Amino acid sequence: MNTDTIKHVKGESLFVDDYTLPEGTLHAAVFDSTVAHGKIKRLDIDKALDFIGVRAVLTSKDIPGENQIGNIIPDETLLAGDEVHFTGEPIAIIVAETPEIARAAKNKIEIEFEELPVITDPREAYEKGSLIAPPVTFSMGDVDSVWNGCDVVLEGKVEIGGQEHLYLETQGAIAIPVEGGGIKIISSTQSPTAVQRVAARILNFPMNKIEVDVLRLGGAFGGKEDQATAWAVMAALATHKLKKPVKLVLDRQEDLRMTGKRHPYSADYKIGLTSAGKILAYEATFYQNAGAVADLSTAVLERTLFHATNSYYIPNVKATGISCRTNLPPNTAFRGFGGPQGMFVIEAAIHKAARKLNIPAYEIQKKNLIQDGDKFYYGQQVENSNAKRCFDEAVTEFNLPEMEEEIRKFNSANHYIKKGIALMPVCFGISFTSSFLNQASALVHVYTDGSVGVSTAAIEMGQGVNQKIRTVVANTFSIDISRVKMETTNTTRIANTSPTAASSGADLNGNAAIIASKNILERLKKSAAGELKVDNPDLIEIKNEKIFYNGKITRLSWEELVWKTYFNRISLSSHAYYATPGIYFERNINQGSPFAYHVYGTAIIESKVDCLRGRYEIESVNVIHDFGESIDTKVDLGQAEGGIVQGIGWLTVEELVQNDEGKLLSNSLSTYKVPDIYSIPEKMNIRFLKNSKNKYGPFNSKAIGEPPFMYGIAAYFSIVNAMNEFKNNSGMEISAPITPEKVLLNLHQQVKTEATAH
Ligand code: LUZ
Ligand code: MOS
Repeated sequence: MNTDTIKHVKGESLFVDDYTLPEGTLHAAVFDSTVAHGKIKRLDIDKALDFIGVRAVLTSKDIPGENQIGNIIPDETLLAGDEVHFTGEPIAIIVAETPEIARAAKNKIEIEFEELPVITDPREAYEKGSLIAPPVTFSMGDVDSVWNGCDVVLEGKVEIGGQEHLYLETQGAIAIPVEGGGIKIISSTQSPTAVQRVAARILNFPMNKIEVDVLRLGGAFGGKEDQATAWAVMAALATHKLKKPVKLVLDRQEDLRMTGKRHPYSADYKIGLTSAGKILAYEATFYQNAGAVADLSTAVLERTLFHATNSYYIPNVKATGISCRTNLPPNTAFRGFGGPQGMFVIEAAIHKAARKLNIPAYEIQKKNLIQDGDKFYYGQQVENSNAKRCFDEAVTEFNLPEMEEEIRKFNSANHYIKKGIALMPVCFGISFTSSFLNQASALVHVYTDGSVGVSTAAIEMGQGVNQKIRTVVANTFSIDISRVKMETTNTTRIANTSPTAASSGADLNGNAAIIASKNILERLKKSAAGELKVDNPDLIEIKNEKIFYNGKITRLSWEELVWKTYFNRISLSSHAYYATPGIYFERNINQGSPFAYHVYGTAIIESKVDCLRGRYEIESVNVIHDFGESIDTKVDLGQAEGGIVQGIGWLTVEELVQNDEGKLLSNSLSTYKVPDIYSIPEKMNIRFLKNSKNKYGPFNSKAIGEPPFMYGIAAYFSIVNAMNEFKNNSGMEISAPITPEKVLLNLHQQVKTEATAH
């Protein structure tokens, strides 16, 4: 079970907003742009400065260092200079005695814009040459030479919506002045080093004058991989100016308005198959709606290209990604990191091909699953593929033929309510696709009473990474887990951290923690041999806190051994480093072996659609998932369930709406619907694939954070399949998400208002 569960239930877990504030803490609020694109003609802060209780109003002119927070591409300001590029773009920071005063004083700032043309659509941006970076193509074989030899060639266009992260804890940070002009930042970030690096750049400090500390996050989902930085740095800027602690926490509406989301995509595909359903060629072009600045968009787009054929081996592939600059808040990392969008498009192509060939989509899916001996089109050899095992086990364990028979019976007995079913195999690559990020370190201390403190780069954000690391440390020493405490993530204890992201937190940091623990364990064994006056430390073993020699129990206990080791002046601390071996990717040819391994699984999802009202229910979710050897089955199951529900939400009810002026209309929880406890599928059968080992994961485990998200894609197609039972050829081209409104309109209108044309 997650270390934090009991504390959460009791309300004892602390977040940024719960931090006991130092005396004299001031509060900051952000003044942001009301237009999506424009020149700032006049900015007058005087009346806001005069507001009682206001201590400062800071603009780009107050930045002592470089006004640049871009991570991959330097194209993003902390505070707008002469121009704004999206609604919600930060322009000024108001620092006041209370958050209420700071927010009230925002209205006293006077600003005039000269409005410029606004682009919200990625294809329009592409046509106008508004790109974040040049297009990128991944390819293998030669699609163009194959189309003529295919029995069926289909083309299509797919529209995919974005998604709001909706972490429970909004963005925020506290900056505290420390001796010597340095600043300590308490931040709700997945990437403490990004906060440290950017704060140093903005303030023109060396990085060693900034300390970032993270206790835990109330959710993140990628939304705090890059986009937690700005708020933390704003607080630091205010602290630097005023020499006072400053707290900056966005309220929900500010967070919804100012932060980026999952990238919407528009895509074209072409697929060629034999009449038996073997896919011979696949071509796709992805127009990514990046928003106004790069943020992580190019990396997200690259992962789309890595996952463009999902779980399938296709001998001829050409996937092109175009990151399009629009006037929306910068879209960013979100669970799956572009992978889900890539996979959705090939699934749309397969489902369309299945209708054309008049066979179930799963026949095509099954025929094309990737196997050992195949090669991914980006060059990596396929090893230990569990694609077929997961697929076949799902079909037999959940008895697909029987499920289909039940659905047939139901559908022939019911005219207005129809059921549908769809399968979704998933293959997701584990490792940051930017190879250099695949590194981590850990600092383990054994205290003289036998208790253990562990620091790593991992951020606990509800995903249970702390529980997993505690478990592997306790298992390495063979001591009770209650002796092991996870410390905060802090840049002075663990430097140069990679973000906790890419599902890799437990792998990278767990492996580092194991190495550190083993270093100490070796010393303890030597120490025990000395204490027991035996010659061979290799025959010393610690089992359940008891010390054995050559299989026989000795008089030493864990606590005694630790004390004696300290007394004999042997270090009980270790810092260790881990870097994933063997991975690389060459961007000049887009070939390499970027992933340590892949995670596989297959979902079967059933849904029921009320074809008079457009309402639907996801009835059952049935999954065989490859967890490797799970470190903590409850944590893993929780991640799988949460990911699936979030994936279903993305493609069903979560609909972001902007107007043509680039203003977010779904800007509150009354206008943006997320899955609630009542919309959780009635049946969630998630089973562990048996006999799966993984030498790259701690104790043979596999990463879990992102892969299950994409099972949600089956929910979309199960709804489409149910709609087709009511009215043939409906639903196929509905833009995602497939909201109840769209279902209703599509079933009952001649003109498909929301549908995309072919
Ligand atoms: N973040 C990142 C990620 O920086 N690189 C990645 O490859 C990635 N993949 C998934 C989620 N976050
Ligand atoms: Mo991420 S999408 O922060 O793993």
